[in-house]
Amino acid sequence: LPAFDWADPFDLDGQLSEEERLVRDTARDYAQEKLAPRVATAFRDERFDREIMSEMGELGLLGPTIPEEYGGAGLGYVSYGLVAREVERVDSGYRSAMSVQSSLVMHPIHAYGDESQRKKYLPRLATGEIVGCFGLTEPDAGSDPAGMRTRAEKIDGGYRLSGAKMWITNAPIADVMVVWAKSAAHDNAIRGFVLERGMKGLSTPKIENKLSLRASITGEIVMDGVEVPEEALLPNVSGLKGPFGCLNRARYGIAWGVMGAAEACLASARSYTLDRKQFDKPLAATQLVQKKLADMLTEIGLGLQGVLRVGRLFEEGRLPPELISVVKRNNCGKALDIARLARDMHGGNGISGEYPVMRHMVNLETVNTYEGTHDIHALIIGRAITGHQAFF
Ligand code: TGC
Ligand code: FAD
Repeated sequence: LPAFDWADPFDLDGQLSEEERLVRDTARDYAQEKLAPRVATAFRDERFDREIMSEMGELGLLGPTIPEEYGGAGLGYVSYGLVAREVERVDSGYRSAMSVQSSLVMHPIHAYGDESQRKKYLPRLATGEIVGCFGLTEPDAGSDPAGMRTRAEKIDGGYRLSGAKMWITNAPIADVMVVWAKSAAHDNAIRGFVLERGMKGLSTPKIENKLSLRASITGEIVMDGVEVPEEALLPNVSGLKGPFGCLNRARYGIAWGVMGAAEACLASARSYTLDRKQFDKPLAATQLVQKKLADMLTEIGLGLQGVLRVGRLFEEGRLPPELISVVKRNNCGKALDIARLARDMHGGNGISGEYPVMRHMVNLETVNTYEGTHDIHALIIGRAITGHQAFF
């Protein structure tokens, strides 16, 4: 009989192309050799090392689906997902930095920008020479971004932006900010603007004291009458479908990424319970522990098969956004459950920074909330099932 592989029960490996396996291995080697050694102190000290962006850029991990002529790697969406999984196997915060740069900054500039915007920003974003962030959420508009207050008014030769964005990954270190605002000159439609650090009236204060995603830097984008030239407007999209088109990609990557964090929790729980003896036998030899490990393996295996299928549909141009909600919601929720179980199975040691489980657990609280909360995705799926929207 074929052997059962607890680390790859569905033979995901066998469903990948040679190129995808190579990308996966490159990302895994980098994450394990360069990210894993610094994550414990980065999390403890609430520190994001800026050079991570340049290191990732050098390996082609930023904007992997962007065409090569703009500095990207021209890869498919499964490759993108595999990179997210390897990076998040180490920490959700590092995957966040990467998702934002790739899906929320490079994608909108590529998809909605003109040629000069693409040439100006994309190659430097791809190498990590410059860092970007994405401002949609506001203090009073989170799940309901249509309620945003940020305004763009027309001035001679450009626009003046006023408002504030909240909870923005990478904002304090960002050189460019993709910001969404209601534009008076466009019938109050939501439009995207590319802002640059140094513009008058623009500041990005850091949000301190996060108890989750501490190895990622988060801030505000405060726009106090920031004047931008006409060329800052992303010309090729109008309305909420602009930011949602970016979120589709980032949510898809998250659905892969959280499975990496869950796999790390399963691996840690397995080795801990094999080593740890109580009542004269390994914890792993008890029924309750084995049931927990079986549940974890099952959800991870199914979750990975789900995102692989979604990735293939994405590559074929046949992916409805509601299916992204299905995998974002389910994989985040399951990864969070798995991290909590793993934390419990480590006993007192589970709360120590010596083990990754508590860090993954608190990180996944954020991941389950951002890019559309677990319940918001239920409502997106519910609307697709019934034809009735139940948001309000
Ligand atoms: P709704 O009426 O549904 O749609 C408005 C317009 O948008 C279009 N659309 C989409 N287009 C592309 N992809 C999608 N997934 C789309 N969903 C909707 C839609 O066709 C329509 O177009 P048009 O041309 O008719 O105008 O809009 P709504 O206001 O009713 O939406 C409700 C809801 C709840 C689904 C939506 O607001 C939502 O998804 N809320 C969640 C907000 C969210 O996800 N925020 C994320 C902020 S960014 C972030 O968290 C980054 S963390 C990054 C990291 O660190 O990794
Ligand atoms: P709310 O919308 O106030 O939701 C609070 C609760 O109410 C949730 O449980 C929610 O599910 C529930 N709820 C809301 N509406 C309904 C409803 N109609 N029916 C039932 N329940 C409902 N945003 C960006 O734009 N860019 C970023 O880079 C970014 N990075 C982030 C990084 C971190 C660390 C965090 C924590 C957040 C980040 N966000 C970012 C913001 C994130 O997307 C929002 O926090 C998220 O969309 C939820 O919005 P909110 O916090 O305002 O919660």
